[in-house]
Amino acid sequence: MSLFDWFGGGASKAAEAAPAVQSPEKLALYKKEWCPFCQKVSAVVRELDLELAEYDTNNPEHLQALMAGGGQRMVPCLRIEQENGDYFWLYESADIAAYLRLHFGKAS
Ligand SMILES: N[C@@H](CCC(=O)N[C@@H](CS)C(=O)NCC(=O)O)C(=O)O
Repeated sequence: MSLFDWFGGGASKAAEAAPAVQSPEKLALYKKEWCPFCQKVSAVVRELDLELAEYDTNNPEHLQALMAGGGQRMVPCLRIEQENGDYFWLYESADIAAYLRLHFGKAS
């Protein structure tokens, strides 16, 4: 992921490999209020006017769910519900931003 991708909105391999969803209702963003990487993703969510479930991992219940599902405590992480009901966990703010632009950007 390069600076170009951040500012130019380019896709990323991780974003392209992550499963597509029909609706933002299938997505949930794990984040922390003070985390600058999370704020970057939240800015893209606002820009694209998406309504996502958001879970703050300062809540131990949400942290536990993130670690059990995604395997890392790092935020931000986008939980993607696949058609079969399984969850795919996408880490890295730049990849999450690229995923959202790829599937919900105005040009998509
Ligand atoms: N490269 C990652 C960095 C994310 C990151 O460093 N997040 C911090 C919070 S700002 C984190 O989750 N650290 C581990 C922790 O708080 O337990 C990204 O861009 O998403």
